[in-house]
Amino acid sequence: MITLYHRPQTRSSSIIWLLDELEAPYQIKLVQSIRGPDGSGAIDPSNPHPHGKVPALQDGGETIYESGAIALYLTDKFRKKKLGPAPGEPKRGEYLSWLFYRPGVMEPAFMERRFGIKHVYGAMGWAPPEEVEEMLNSHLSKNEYFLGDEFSAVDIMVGGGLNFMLLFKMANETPVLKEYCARITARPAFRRMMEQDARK
Ligand SMILES: N[C@@H](CCC(=O)N[C@@H](CS)C(=O)NCC(=O)O)C(=O)O
Repeated sequence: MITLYHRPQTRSSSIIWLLDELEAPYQIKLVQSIRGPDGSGAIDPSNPHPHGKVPALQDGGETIYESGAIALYLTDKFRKKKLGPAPGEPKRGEYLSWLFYRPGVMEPAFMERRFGIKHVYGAMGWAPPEEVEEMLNSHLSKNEYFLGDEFSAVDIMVGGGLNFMLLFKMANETPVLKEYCARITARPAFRRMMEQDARK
């Protein structure tokens, strides 16, 4: 049985949404505490994540952390709903690119805006928020979902993150992004995750 270490209204909520969409069996272990943005608070010693963060996932003898890695692990393992292309299938490369894009490019760009962090662009690795916004708007103006016509785990991991960043004014709302987020958040599994998180 898969165990998800979860704290409501955090990045682990996306994994609940994904597990539901995949119709995968799992159990939740609620992590009692995580540190806040200012470093205050404590790490729950029962959380197997090496930094005491969420999400963390355990399956058999394996502990998986980093949201993108967890999403890839799950979509490779649970193939009934085909929420991510398998190795050798079309769009596998695009799929991997987007899963890495969220933590590697999109999050740093929009966090920079929210928290006034000054990243170093170009050769140092990061991209400016305006450039990221332009890229996302351009892509989603031509595609219903990140991978084209079909909903995939990218819409949970990148789309769900984008939805959060629009709500918290880290990204600028445009008609394209607003319509896209309305499309993905209308899904029953998203609604169930939100209701479940609100109860805990
Ligand atoms: N890059 C990680 C980030 C995980 C992360 O920072 N999670 C936050 C909650 S959204 C957390 O647990 N923070 C508490 C801490 O850092 O102690 C991922 O995508 O999984």
